[in-house]
Amino acid sequence: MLRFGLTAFAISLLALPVVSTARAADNASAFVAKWDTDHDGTLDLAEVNKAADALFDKLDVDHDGTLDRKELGRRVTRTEFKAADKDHDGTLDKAEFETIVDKRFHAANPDADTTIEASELTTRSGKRLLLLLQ
Ligand SMILES: [Ca+2]
Ligand SMILES: [Ca+2]
Ligand SMILES: [Ca+2]
Repeated sequence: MLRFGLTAFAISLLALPVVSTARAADNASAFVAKWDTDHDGTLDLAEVNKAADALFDKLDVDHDGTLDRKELGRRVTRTEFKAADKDHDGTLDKAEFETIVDKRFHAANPDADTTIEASELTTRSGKRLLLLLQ
């Protein structure tokens, strides 16, 4: 009985990362399917910017055309925010926000073609890009 319990425990430990990887892959595929407007199976920067635009509008709850740190939550680090806030007014307008999107897009696209595949969205950098867009 003890042995069975330990085996089941070991199996559950082994299964954990597999499940979360599968979820990340599902999430990535669903995201690509949603925003891949030219249906080539990948996301280019224009498509990613559309997703970023939609999120920007959703997060901008006071509709002042900018996002402050509170509206962005944990999507953007303090350093990224500072670097992107070119006019130093403590908020990001769409153009400023897109500079972060642009950086994360290129970080998540290590083969430096112009598109991101679902599999690239499951890497560490890919997940950071997704975090910014969802
Ligand atoms: Ca596409
Ligand atoms: Ca706002
Ligand atoms: Ca600003």
